[in-house]
Amino acid sequence: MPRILFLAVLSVVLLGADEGGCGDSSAPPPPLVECTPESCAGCCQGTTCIPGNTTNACGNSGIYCSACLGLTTCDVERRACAPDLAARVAIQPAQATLSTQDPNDNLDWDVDGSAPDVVVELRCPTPSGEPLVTRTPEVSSWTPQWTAGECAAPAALLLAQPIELKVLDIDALVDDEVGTIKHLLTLEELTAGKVALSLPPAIPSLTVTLTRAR
Ligand SMILES: [Ca+2]
Ligand SMILES: [Ca+2]
Repeated sequence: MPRILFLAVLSVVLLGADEGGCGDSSAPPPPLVECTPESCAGCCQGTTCIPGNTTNACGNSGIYCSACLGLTTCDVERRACAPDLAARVAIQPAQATLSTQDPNDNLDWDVDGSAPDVVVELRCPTPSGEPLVTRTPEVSSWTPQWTAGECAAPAALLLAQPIELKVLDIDALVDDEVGTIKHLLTLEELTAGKVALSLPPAIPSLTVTLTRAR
């Protein structure tokens, strides 16, 4: 037993001594393969440099590749995500907030005091010049939401000609016009896929979503 213990202690001492000199004799590590702004004109997928000119992997100057989402696509010359001007855009009123009463007469939207019955009538530009008119379903609420009634138009046309949104409270005889908003889309809104509108005091907010038309 004492002999085994002695050998154990000796081996620890020797190993400890060996550890100190280890680095001197071993070969230098192979250089790391890296993707950097200096080494890559496209974008980096992990440590691999790829061209960076596709919708799924877009980027330049050795940044991390990103996917171009929504209405954006990879601009192959700049190798950067940018609004896809060739896309057909579906314009969908998503939600609105209406004032509690009609600000024109400070009376309830409907005589029985119930919620307004809200419809958005959309006018979208078309290449022929005659606007395309669509309507959302009727939703009885001061904060209506919709998932139908979209209209679609080419992105390039939407940057040149405004859309028009007429908000109505449907009534038995004559509908109340809550308000009408004309809006020319911006590149930023196309990129974001969303437009935040308002027409106070009757319409504190009206949100419209922009998606790729199917
Ligand atoms: Ca009414
Ligand atoms: Ca009504």
